[in-house]
Amino acid sequence: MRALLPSEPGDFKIPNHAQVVVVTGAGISAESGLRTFRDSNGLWEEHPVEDVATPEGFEADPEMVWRFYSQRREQLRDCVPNAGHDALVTLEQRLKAGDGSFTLITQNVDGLHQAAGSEEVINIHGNLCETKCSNNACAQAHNTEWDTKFYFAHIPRCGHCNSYLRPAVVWFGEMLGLDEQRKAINALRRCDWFIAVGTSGVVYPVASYVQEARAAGAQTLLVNLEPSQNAYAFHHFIEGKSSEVLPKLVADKGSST
Ligand code: BJW
Repeated sequence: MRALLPSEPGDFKIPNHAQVVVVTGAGISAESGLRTFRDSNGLWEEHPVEDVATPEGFEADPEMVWRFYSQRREQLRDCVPNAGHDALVTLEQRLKAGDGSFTLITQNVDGLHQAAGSEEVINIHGNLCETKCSNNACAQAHNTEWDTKFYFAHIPRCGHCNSYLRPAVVWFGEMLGLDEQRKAINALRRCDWFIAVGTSGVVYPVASYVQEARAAGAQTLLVNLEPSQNAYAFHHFIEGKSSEVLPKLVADKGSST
């Protein structure tokens, strides 16, 4: 496996006409006070992943799963975007003002990119503050009345088919949204810069997006505290906190060709 030499954010100049795809993970929200999944003190330290992030876990103990997501909904109320989120807004605006394009594919379900002002966002793993029916065959897929509420005692039921309602996130073994996947692949196939930020690179299909981007001929950059599991697939690695690296990386470094 090829060892990646760390680069500096100042080494890169993203031109205003670039076609950029950014993929983000839990690391970008860490400095807003949200726990990541796999780091020490991560979300799954007290809750094994198979108990809270699979349809089987929900079927076995829906009360426990709702408690887990209700706590996260509560914690999210106090969080605001950080300088990493803001930097991606700056990049999007700069590219849109030039001839470039920008697509942000986020694995995060916290909505902080939208809160910061990002516009072209694909929520590839769903949304923590949306609620849907757990019965895939139910016509009443979404019930906005239940969004953002907390359920520590009783579990809400679908008004249409009476099945339990569940958080509208993508669990292991479930298909990602078709519309979201189609938009992501379209953007990846035409990108010339691909930047992954704050993700461990272990969860598929998103972990393979770097290869899609490389097949399109893109320059690929990883911004993370440490080399991710799929770091070998990237051209460049910038080691550091996203809130410090991204503002320097996206700064307009003069006229572009
Ligand atoms: C910082 C930082 C700072 C910290 N600055 N950095 C191919 C091969 C093998 C398996 C599969 C495969 N294709 C599909 C699978 C199965 C499975 C999978 O990937 N399994 C692997 C784990 C082995 N994938 C699926 O099931 C997906 N569905 C699917 O593919 O359907 C078709 C299919 C199904 C079954 C078989 C085959 C095909 C669905 C995946 C859904 C993932 N859902 C979750 C939960 C969402 C709800 C919730 O929030 O609770 O999404 S899992 C969890 O992991 C969450 C995250 O979005 C995702 C990624 O985590 P992320 O963001 O990378 O966080 P961490 O904690 O892992 O990493 C944080 C990083 O940040 C660290 O590296 C830190 O160092 C860094 N960091 N502070 C910069 N300040």
